[in-house]
Amino acid sequence: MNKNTTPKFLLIIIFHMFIITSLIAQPKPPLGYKWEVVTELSDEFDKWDEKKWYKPMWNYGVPVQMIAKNSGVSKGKLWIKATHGSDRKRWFQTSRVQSKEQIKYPMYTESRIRTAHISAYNTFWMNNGDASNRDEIDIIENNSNPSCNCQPDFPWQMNSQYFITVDKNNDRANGNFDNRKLSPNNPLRGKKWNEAFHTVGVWWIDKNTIQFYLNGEPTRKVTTKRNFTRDLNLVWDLWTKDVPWLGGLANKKDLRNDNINTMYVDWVHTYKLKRSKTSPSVKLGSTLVVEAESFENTGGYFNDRFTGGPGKKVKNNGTDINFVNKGDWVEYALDIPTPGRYAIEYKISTIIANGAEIAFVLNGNKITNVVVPNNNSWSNYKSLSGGVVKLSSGRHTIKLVASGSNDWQWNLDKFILKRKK
Ligand SMILES: [Ca+2]
Ligand SMILES: [Ca+2]
Ligand SMILES: [Ca+2]
Repeated sequence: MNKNTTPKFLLIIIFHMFIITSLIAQPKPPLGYKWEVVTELSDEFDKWDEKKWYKPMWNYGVPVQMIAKNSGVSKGKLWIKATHGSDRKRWFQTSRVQSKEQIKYPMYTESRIRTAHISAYNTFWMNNGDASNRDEIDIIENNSNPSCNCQPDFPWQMNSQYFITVDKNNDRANGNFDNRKLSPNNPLRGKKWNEAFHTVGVWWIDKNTIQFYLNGEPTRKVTTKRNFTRDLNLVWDLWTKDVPWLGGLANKKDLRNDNINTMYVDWVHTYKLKRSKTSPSVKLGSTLVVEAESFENTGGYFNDRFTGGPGKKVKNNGTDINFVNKGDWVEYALDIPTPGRYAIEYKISTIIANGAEIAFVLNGNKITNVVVPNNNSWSNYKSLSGGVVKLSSGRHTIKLVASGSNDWQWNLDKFILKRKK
């Protein structure tokens, strides 16, 4: 390689690393699941895709007037522009873009947005289109330039909230967050909404739980009182109103300034949760055999690197797990075909005389904890009863924890779940 090609080559590598990072920005899915892109609700906005998006014309209160020509796609961005119209009452001409498809929990969506720098709500939200009976998740309603002198934090405040409305009666709460509270190494910490593109998102976890995200970090988690029940559209719009909670009315002269009157959306990425593989297991009639080494996750706090171990976790030894220290754990996702009471049996081995134990944890609840007896070997696997667990049918997370007090615990070949008659 000569001097001219080296930097370019490096730049290409760095560029690709950046792309990969931005593609895997969604949060870690629950064990046994993965995120799958919802094409109908995802777009890089390289062109206007009429199969995905349309422009609903319903208005907010005065002075807002929705018009189709104030939004579009160009130069890789969706844009929504506010201009000054001639109508005396509805002089704030703007636009709205909405998805044709709808979606419901569990899902994750995120969008990269820079606000117009006028006193208006720059929004990215979800709604089913009936104001009187609706589920609504406002990922952002951001105003980077409030006119009212009453919202000093708005240039950094992520305004997020939900509504569950029944016959005009609201259940609602906000999940606001100040971007100056992002972690210190986040390059977008403290950047105003109009100064940079920010990635805002929501993980709609279940019928009562939403978790908002900003620039790759979780912000506020909100629990609803009523249940979410509806499928929702994605929406972006830009609107003003002469009220303090929005930050005050837009200045008319700002609407004639093309440098500040437009919000930009670089992209939107939306995902559904899809079941991934379960930990490999063998079904023998009413018996389920799970190889210890088929774990999906491991962790711990004891650093065993000084002995050649893998660090703060167990080692997958190919046919078993070893380097198991106190506090180390392994997790498995299992589909239980038939509900019932199951006997737990470990194929386990240890040379530790005192302080080797194993705990069985089901979906976060400890079920049993047993002492592992010394058999003077790390690899002469013996049967050990782990008690009985009651299992409903369907997917479960099973966590085995090295729960004894000794630094070194045991090695495990497999565990067996046998349904009791
Ligand atoms: Ca784009
Ligand atoms: Ca270890
Ligand atoms: Ca094994």
